Amino acid sequence: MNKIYKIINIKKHPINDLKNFAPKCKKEIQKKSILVLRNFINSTTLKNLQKESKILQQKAFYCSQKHTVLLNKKSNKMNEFDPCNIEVVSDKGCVPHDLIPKNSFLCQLYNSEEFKLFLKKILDIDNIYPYADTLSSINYNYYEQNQQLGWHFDNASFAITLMIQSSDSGGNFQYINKGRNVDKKFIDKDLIMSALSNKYQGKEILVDPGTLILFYGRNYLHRVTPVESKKSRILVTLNYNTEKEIKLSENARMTFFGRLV
Ligand SMILES: O=C(O)CCC(=O)C(=O)O
Ligand SMILES: [Fe+2]
Repeated sequence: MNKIYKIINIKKHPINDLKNFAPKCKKEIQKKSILVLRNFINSTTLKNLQKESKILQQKAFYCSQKHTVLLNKKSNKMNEFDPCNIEVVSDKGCVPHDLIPKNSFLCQLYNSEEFKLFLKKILDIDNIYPYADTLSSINYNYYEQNQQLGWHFDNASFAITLMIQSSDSGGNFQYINKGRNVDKKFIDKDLIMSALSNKYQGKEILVDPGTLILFYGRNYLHRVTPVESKKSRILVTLNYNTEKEIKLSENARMTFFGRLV
């Protein structure tokens, strides 16, 4: 039996069913711009990854930074009240790809041909590649008490997350399925302002451990509210590219991992 079928809940999420299940997921993501697959991994895998995440936690690089919704620094060339020039705070710990054991269930999932084929089908893309640098493909993210991810649009067109441990309170994923259309060079500054001033919170998505989420992070505003509990929020990001040989920028690698290689 193929390895991936031992990792995920294949009965509930038959990702190899490209005739029915994949088209259903594709419809869902096109309609709602987000796909939430609860209990995606089975309980044995989840327990294993929770253990792995705790062992690796001591190696996490913690960063705290201010950035705009476009993940830039504030610019003095722009109006300081421009919604795209207002800074928010993000702080979290990160264990990069090269510290994750090669035989981790995460690597098996990330490299699985079945999983990549499923992703290509539902995202309607021709190719999917890992990052060309050694740090960015799979990341464990740790949000400790008071840590958060401020409102932002991602640089990558789509994002895939896998929840490992939820916090007891706070640490909520909020998502607004509008705000920007990169292809059409459109950005909704009024909407961004409402989100930044807490007038508009968007949808809060309940994410239990084991849940896999796919979303279009480049066009839709999202954030993680501050963790309020002692129990940290631990989440994996599975990061792919639609083109070969792409490295995360040096600036981003220094910020999130504290090193380049
Ligand atoms: O932690 C999450 O749920 C979202 C992560 C995210 O938005 C990001 O890493 O850009
Ligand atoms: Fe994001």
